[in-house]
Amino acid sequence: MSETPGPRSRELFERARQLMPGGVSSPVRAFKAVGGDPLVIAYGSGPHIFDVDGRRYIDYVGAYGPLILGHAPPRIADVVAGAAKRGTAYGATSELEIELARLICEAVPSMELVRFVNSGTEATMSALRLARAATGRDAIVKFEGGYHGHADGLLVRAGSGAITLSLPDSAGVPKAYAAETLLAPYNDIAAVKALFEAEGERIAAVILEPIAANMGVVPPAPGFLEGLREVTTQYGALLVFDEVITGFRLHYGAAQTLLNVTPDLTCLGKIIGGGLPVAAYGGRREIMEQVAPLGPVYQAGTLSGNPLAMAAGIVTMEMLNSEVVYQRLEITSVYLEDTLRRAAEAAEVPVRLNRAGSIMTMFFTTEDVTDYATALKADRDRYAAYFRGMLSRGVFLAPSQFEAMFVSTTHGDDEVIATGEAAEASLRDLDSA
Ligand code: HOZ
Repeated sequence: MSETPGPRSRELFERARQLMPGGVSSPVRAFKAVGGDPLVIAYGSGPHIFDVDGRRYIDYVGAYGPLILGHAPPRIADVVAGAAKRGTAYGATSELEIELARLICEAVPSMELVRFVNSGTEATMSALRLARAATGRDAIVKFEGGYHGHADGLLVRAGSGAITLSLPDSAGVPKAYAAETLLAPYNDIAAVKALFEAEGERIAAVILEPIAANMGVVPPAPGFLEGLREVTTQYGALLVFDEVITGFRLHYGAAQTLLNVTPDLTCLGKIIGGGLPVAAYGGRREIMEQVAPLGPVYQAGTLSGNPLAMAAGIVTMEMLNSEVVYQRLEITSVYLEDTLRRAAEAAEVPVRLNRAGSIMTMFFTTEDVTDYATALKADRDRYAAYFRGMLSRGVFLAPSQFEAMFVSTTHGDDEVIATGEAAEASLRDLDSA
């Protein structure tokens, strides 16, 4: 077993720590929950990332979702380089932007109009401002363990890095904002109905990931999304799907089409930018027409729709627009799921594996994981030890029990087999540790 990280990573990370809080630009990248120091990455290629010590890892972080085509697909690299030569920002509409908007609206029929932004946080924050304006109400409902970016009102019992670092209710959020966020357990339609019965006239919107992926992967229970559609319609509230992770992840379009539930507003991000900073929100025309300059809801951005990112997004859409791509991803993902299950059985370590298409989470628990409370029962110390075992065997997982593994089109049998071997050895080590 090689010691991770290597000397160059350690030296650079020490420098990072002097210059940036925790040495990172996003807290999910810290290794605080799993121990040790993060790797410093030199480059990525296909299913692999390479650290500055020249070590290669099979990558299941996938930049937390965008890299469905793996690292540095040559077509994307070429198109971004070409676009850069024509200017990196115009402060005006470009043909590229119009084309990406067309592709998105065509693939996600509930998005009749779309507004580009730069991050998932901007998308959800703006969609909720719009929902509040459209309904004239202030409260929103989110689910415990749901993570929709780091806007103030959304950092209430939040998932992702917030649970990982035990900061689900961030400091610095005014109490008055947090009070407008009502909470329900994910997959509990009765709890949502009770909230509406009590405060329905105050609720502007319900926001959720139709397949939760920020408390680990947690699929919706049968009838849950349909129930949300019904209750929001009954009370005149909007249903907002955060498909920042699930958009174009399970098929060419949003998960809502596969799940057969149509939200009023949808937030996209990650994949639609092909690894560059792009996100978007959109929905029914009459709602989106309330966004400035057509309507009174202000939202803006200097680099929104910038040509490099739009070019990367268009090529990504073109490369994904084929059933074969998703069939292949499904085959690899099923194989990986099965391989990990067998590894856990062989090592006699009880786990629960939740998978939706090419995202999955192995929870160290004996109970089914269906919501935040059951996700929190997972043994984080075991995950941390497993994470370290995997890293030392050349497999890069998220440094948190509460994130997904992301499979890309560049992962194949060789990567799955190597991951299975590393998993079995790492799991066996848990009991001997
Ligand atoms: N949704 C991502 C993690 N679950 C965000 C990545 C980040 O916060 O850096």
